[in-house]
Amino acid sequence: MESLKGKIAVVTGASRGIGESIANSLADAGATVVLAARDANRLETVRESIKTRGGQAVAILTDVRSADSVAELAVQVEQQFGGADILINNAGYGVFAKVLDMKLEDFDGMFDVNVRGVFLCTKAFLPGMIKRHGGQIVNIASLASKNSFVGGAAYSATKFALLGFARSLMLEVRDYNIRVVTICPGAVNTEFSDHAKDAHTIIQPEDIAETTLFALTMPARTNVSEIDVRPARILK
Ligand code: NJP
Repeated sequence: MESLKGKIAVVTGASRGIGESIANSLADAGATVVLAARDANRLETVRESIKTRGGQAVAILTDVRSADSVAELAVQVEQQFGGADILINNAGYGVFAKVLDMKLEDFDGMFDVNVRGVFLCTKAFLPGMIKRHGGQIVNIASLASKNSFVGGAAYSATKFALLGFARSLMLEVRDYNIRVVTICPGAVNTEFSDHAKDAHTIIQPEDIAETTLFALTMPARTNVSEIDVRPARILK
């Protein structure tokens, strides 16, 4: 098993939900975590909680829609830590409506965060990983990267796009000793959408964090490139 002790891990969308859980798990496993998102107060809460448990974390305000903001994140990480070993492309959101009712601003907004944001972050951290001959990139996609459903056309399109991007990226960078993992969860109990009815029976953010940790700690010779995470039973 690969150790994460001393690794530098950047987590986008670390202010809550799946990103927060992944950040907690990485810090508990000994990584120094860079928490990137827009909500300063929530980032600080996550940072404090990691610190209280004896972990290492810094918060850097980042909007993944902005090329300048992402470039600044990469500069800060380079200056403070000499670069990133791990990038978790987690920031994302969904607006669900039939195509007829989908607003252009929501369609564009989701592509800006879920696809373009992943491109910007990946492009910002890849050169450093290549220079240091190693790294790991985890993309939080979705079962909506593979399945279609009414009201999901735009969100699903972003997550199909992300999966296509990630599959090519994985092939492009593996000779640089960079592994790309894409995790496709079903519904997870976060603020992403209203799970009030089945909050405790669906997948929890900690489950996605555990899946992420499993992939990241595989022996260096092995790249678990894609993982589907489904609820164990059909929920009524
Ligand atoms: O959602 P939520 P999840 N720049 O709403 C951040 C995928 N997924 O944890 O900027 C930077 O609790 C936002 O931070 P802030 C989903 O598509 C989920 O469930 O401070 N960050 C927050 O930390 C997404 O890719 C489910 O507002 C930005 C985080 O994103 C990932 O899982 C199912 C940002 C969202 O936290 C995490 O979602 C599935 C920006 N411009 C896939 N915009 C599910 N929960 O059911 C947003 O299949 N963020």
